[in-house]
Parts: sequence; C-alpha cells; structure tokens
Amino acid sequence: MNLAFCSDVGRPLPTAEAGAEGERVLGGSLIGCLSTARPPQRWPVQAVAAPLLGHASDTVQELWTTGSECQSGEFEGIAYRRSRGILFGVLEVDEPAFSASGRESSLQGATEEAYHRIFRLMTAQGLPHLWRVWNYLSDINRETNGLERYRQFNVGRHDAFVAFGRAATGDVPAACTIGLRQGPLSIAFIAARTAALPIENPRQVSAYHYPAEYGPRSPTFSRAVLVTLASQETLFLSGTASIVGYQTVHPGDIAEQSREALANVEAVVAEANRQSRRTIFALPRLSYRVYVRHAADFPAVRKVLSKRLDQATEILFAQADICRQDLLVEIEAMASNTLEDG
Ligand code: 3EB
Repeated sequence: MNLAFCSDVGRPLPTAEAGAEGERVLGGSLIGCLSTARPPQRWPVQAVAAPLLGHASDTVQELWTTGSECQSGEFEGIAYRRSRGILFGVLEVDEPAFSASGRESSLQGATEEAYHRIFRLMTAQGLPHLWRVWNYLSDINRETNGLERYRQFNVGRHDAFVAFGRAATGDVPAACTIGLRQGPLSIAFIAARTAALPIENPRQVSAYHYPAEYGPRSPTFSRAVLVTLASQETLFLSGTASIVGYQTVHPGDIAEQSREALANVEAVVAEANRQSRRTIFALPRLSYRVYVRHAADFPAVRKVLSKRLDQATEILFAQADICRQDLLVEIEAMASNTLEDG
C-alpha cells in the first residue's frame, strides 16, 4: 500500500486520463478560478475556489495516487474512491438545506451532518482512522446568531466526533479550515485502516485545548499526523498560522506572521522527526499550500518563505480567508519519505 501526492505546481502530473494511470488515482483537488465547467473525472475532486497568486495558470490540479487499483463509490452524497486500506472522499453540503432551527445554526447543522456521513462511510468501509481533512466554507469570519461562522463549524465538528464515540482530543486528524468567497460547505478527507500518529507543536497549545474565549467548542484537529505505510512515511501538516500558545501574535504584520507561521511549521516538523526516528523530513522538501488573506500581501509572504525554503520547493499560493479575523496567512504542507528497509 502506498500513497503519493503530485500537483502541476511542481512535477508534471501522470497522464491521469490514460487508463492505466487513472486506475491508480485515488482523488484530488482543483484549486483556483473555477468559472468554467469541469469535465467529470473518474475520481472524486474537491473544488477549491481560491484565486491563485503568482501562478502562470488559473487553476492547479492536485492528485493522490496509489500503487494499486482503486474502486469508486457513492455514499450519502460522498464521492469516494478506495484502494486497499486507504479511502479519499469529497462531499459538499448545502447549508440552506439545514435551516437554522432552535439553537443550532444551519452551518453547525450542516457540519454535524457532513461528519456523521463521513463517520458512517468509514464504519461501512471498515476504515476507522481519519488521517487528514480539508474543510472549506464561505464567510468564515462572519457572525450570525451571535457566533462567528468558524466557531459554529467547530461546534458541529466537535459534536459529531463525540456523537460517534470518537476522541475529540489527542487522536484527531490533521486538518485545515479555510474561508472562501462563496460556495457550499466542502469537505475532503483521507481515511484508512491503520492509525496515524498525531503530532503536536511544543510552541502551541493543542487546538483541541484552546480556551472558551475562542468558541464554545474547541477545534478538533492535531497539528500534524505521521503515517507509516509499507515502504514510506508520510507527514500531513495541518494549517499553521501565527499563533503562539493559543494567541495570535503580530496582528497586522504580514512579514512577522509569515515568519511565525514558518517557525511553527519548523517546530512541528522537528517534533515529527523526533517521533519518527526512521526518516527525516526537511523543510525545503515539503509540498506547501499557502493561503494569504489579502492578495496584496503575497510578495511579502513569498519573500519570507524564500529565505528558509529553496527555489525548487513546491509552493502553491492562493487567496483565501483564515479562521481568525486577525490571521493574515496560513501554511499547510505534506511530505513523503521512502523507507530504505521497506
Ligand atoms: C490554528 O492554529 C489556526 O479548525 O480545522 C488551522 C488548522 C486552523 C486547522 C481547523 C484551524 C483548523 O488554530 C487555524
């Protein structure tokens, strides 16, 4: 069993349309300006309508591929594809379908329902471990019913984990939760038969332990997860921002926020290297996705990252909203190392 990531930011994609290669595509995402109609694919694709920054083309395609054949399926609105012990799924949930009833906002209800469906699929497939989740929602910082929408999302997510008897602290997936201009709640995920090792950041309070001033339920994610497959180690780094302890630092200063976020990435990678002891992840060898709140800040962010990363480092920059109003940039990443003694 193996899992590989590729994007047309860096290396050329395998000719995904070609039959033999397509068999081994688990799923992917399409990021950028998605105005034009997209041809249907044989695998689930998460559409991320976040304008790209400093990129030659309008959109970028990312793919997860595996070493063996995949089977597609549909379950309660989730498009998924499975290869042996790994499953990639995507679902979109229309919030208005969950009209705000009683105390519950429609986003909270939609989020709860989306995660219930994911957990039911995982049970049906016999794949109990959630490794990585990508969450996108519109108007993430807008307050409705007296609560910011990101915090409403956190209530729905947390309650779903609890409702299914899952841990809401400790053994939780790596994740990102990003704001887009418009569109439905969109969630992509990788679930698997084997457990991932959650990694925390010694510079930060675990997100699942954030104090109540950041919302009635804490965010349910770990800073990273480390996955060991037959012949590889894969690291999924969650969205990482300019937070020390549990507080935002350097409000209003894009260069300092970029440095601090990168310092957090470095700390998480160091922690992953300490816990893995089998392979070493090097900062310039990771694949990055960087979300910048204000497009005008892009050159400043790129400048800070270029000091610590290589010319050859794969980085995709996109404009999107971050989950706290005072955060200007968020960095996520992934990397795979081959094990010598496979
Ligand atoms: C933070 O560290 C910044 O709610 O899924 C980063 C990664 C953030 C994931 C999530 C939120 C999430 O709190 C925000």
